[in-house]
Amino acid sequence: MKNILVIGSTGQIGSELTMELRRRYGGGHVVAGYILPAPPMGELKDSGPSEVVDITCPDMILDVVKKYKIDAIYNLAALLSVVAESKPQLAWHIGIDGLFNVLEVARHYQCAVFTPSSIGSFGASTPHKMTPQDTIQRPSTMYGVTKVTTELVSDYYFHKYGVDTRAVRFPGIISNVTPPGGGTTDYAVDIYYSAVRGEEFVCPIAEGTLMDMMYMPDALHAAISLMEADPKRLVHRNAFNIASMSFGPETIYAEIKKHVPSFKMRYEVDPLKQAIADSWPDRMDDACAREEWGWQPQYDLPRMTADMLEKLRARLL
Ligand code: AKB
Repeated sequence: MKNILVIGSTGQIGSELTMELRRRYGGGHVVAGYILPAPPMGELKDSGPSEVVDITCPDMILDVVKKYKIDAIYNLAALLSVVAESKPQLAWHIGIDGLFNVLEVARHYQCAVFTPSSIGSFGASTPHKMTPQDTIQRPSTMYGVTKVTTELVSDYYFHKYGVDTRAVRFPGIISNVTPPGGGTTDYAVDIYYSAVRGEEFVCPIAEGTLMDMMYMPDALHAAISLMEADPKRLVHRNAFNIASMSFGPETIYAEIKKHVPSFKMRYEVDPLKQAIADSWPDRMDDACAREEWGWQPQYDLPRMTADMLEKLRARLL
């Protein structure tokens, strides 16, 4: 990879992925694609080029790919699961019409493409415990429908046109930098903010609801390592299960309480979020990612919690 375009560079994953890519490949080689009214700010703005790239406008993608001689695109444009339920057509337009725009440019200009999938690509009929790499994917949410379609269309472009498409199925991503917006797993980020601010946390997800989660440094490492992996080793492409920790609200609460003994949490279950969470895996089996490109996470719940609290205290207090 010499020149990279990140579409969705101001979002939760995009903002940190763009900075990590710039650290590795040089600021000038990584273009931060964004949509108005959310231009890059601060370090993200100052550390390299940025361009308006609306994924629903094919010409915008084409112009930037030609101008910067882009050879890899990280496509992070998507509506998260809860928001997508209130705007299903928009979720499809961004997720799938947008994906076609990216893949068509990639096909003509020989770009590799990373478009993440998610635990949301699974549904109630999927085996929930150690969810296999290749299994039933019949999601009940529009987010999930777009993610399964993303996987299929990305594989299609690889087999039919030779576009180098690769992806992971992200768990809920936990970060101390940019907050998520409109996801089912957001509670596992919000809980840290409440703990640091000394507020009671009102948990929208019921006790005992297990979901895969991952700390942002591992998520970034996964995306970049997969894109750098030797293609000869890849049996799968779109998309790999990746896992590092799985917990329910009571477990993350107990872990935070070790650091903040006065922290309080109560449950006020949100029926939509709970229904989505119940349809997702308890824990994915990531053996294929480990075998095919050496996936190895660094953070478990205790290590992530210590780091989250330290970073948030330094920033917020
Ligand atoms: C969401 O909750 O919608 C996302 C996801 C797991 O894909 N964080």
